[in-house]
Amino acid sequence: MKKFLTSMLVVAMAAVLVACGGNDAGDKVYIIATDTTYPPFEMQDASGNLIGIDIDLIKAIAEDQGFKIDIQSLGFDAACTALETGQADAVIAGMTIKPEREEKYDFSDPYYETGVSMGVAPGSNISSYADLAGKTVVAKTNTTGLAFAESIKDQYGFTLEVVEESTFMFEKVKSGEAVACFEDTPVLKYMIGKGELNFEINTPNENPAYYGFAVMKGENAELLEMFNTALAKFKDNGKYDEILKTYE
Ligand code: ASN
Repeated sequence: MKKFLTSMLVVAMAAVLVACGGNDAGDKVYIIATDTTYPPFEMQDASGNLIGIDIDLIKAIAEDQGFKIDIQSLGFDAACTALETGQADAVIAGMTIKPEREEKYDFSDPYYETGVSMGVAPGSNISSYADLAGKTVVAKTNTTGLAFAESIKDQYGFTLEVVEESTFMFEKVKSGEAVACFEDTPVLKYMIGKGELNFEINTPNENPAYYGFAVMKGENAELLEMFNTALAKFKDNGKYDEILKTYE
């Protein structure tokens, strides 16, 4: 009886090993963290489905390279925290590639041109950074827009408020709680163009840079490789342009 039980145990353990091995080999699901509402990169359609350039791109790349993904719409700062704590494998969130981030993360090849702009309400009398003196300005946690606002804050003497979501930032400008926000130029331009935001941009595009897909430094190299391979292929075969066209 003892022998029988021992062999049953061996069989059970072998089954567990096979199951785990199988999981590692082909069924790994990469958790991809993203922002909440960040048009045209991530947003929801009328039925609540997550859509946008980042979403379409990562889905097409996963399909092309044959890997599975679970996209989690967390908010930008939360997405970075998920990546850093191992709760996500990668971030795609209209995320600017910049030296400070390259110390912590490995980025894919660039996939979209960006920069930072100041958004103001129409007729606000704010047409330069100098007009911000003594006023309240809003930006979003952990973003490039916030970093730019911080870099000019003392020079122009404004108060900087920080919120978690771009939507909250826009609400503050609409309500007059803040006179301006600093956000990525493609996001502001897209939303203004679509009539989703009644804002003006009166100042130049600052800190031109590119978006990239990020993994933790030294980790998930195979995922980054697959991303870059498919991105290059899509830039060649028209798939990349097709995705961009969807959101023009
Ligand atoms: N564009 C922001 C950044 O790169 C990220 C975001 O707000 N989704 O900092």
